[in-house]
Amino acid sequence: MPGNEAVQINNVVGQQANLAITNHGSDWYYTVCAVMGVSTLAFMGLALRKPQGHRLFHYITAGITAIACIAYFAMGSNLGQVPIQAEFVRPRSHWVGSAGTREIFYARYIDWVITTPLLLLDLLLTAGLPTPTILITIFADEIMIVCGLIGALTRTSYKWGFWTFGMAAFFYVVYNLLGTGRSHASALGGAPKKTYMLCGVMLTFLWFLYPIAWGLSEGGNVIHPDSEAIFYGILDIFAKPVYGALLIWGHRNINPSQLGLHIRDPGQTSEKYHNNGLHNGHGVTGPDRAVGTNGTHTTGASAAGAGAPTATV
Ligand code: RET
Repeated sequence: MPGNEAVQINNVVGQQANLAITNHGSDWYYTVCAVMGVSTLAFMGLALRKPQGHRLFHYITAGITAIACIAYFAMGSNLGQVPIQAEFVRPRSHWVGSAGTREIFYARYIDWVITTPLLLLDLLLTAGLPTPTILITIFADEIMIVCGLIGALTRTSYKWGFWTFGMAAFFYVVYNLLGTGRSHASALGGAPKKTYMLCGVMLTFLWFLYPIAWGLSEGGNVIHPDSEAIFYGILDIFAKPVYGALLIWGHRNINPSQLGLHIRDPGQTSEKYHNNGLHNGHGVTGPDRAVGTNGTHTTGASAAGAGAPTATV
């Protein structure tokens, strides 16, 4: 029985880089594709056990792994890639030919430009952040990913200019996560705070490793595309299914209304979710409730009902 022949079948003349993934890289990409697919089914399955109004975080997380599943299918199939002349051509035995092009997977960035904002949304909604803060953080994240893509497609040392802009945008994201987000989560206290801290620390740590992986692969052409596959693959498994599972686990005791998310669900019948002791009973539970009019934090949950407008999703 022939094994995985994707690399050979999709090896189109003129579109194949001198340094590209081998069958091993392809096998690994397909493995991660399967992990993402199974995770998607698991998150959707878990959603079925909740009333519809309590499924937001399940759906966001399942959407993230579903997109990654498709991106990994593309990469395992040697698709969604383009050969780019490397800035530093490193002579090695496994290079085919001598032109010095490296296989760059732009499919990765299409995945990231959709999924990293969703990963941030998962976290920032948990902190009950005001919508404008969520939007600007996601905007900076989009700049970061697009800079990474353009840098990866650039042949000259100018690629590092894009990497630097990407890093600047990344620092702004981190500032919002560790500064603004953390203080809002702390004001909420309880399960939202715990979940935010755990997932926030995990996200920040993992995300710092991505620009390093980029520097070693698309940037500096230091590691083989098979090693790039392993590096990004392991990071993605932790950053998507593992992070998503922890986040959903953390949300088991969180009522979305606690976070200022008033989700209409007329079909909701379970008494458990109306009277689970989590709703503070003040009617207004917006994320800004713990923030005084001068922007300083007041006495946390006791400030509930301060009259801040809340979002209805
Ligand atoms: C790039 C290069 C430009 C500078 C920076 C980067 C950061 C990328 C990150 C990606 C995160 C991806 C995730 C994927 C999940 O599967 C674009 C590599 C800072 C942080 C979490």
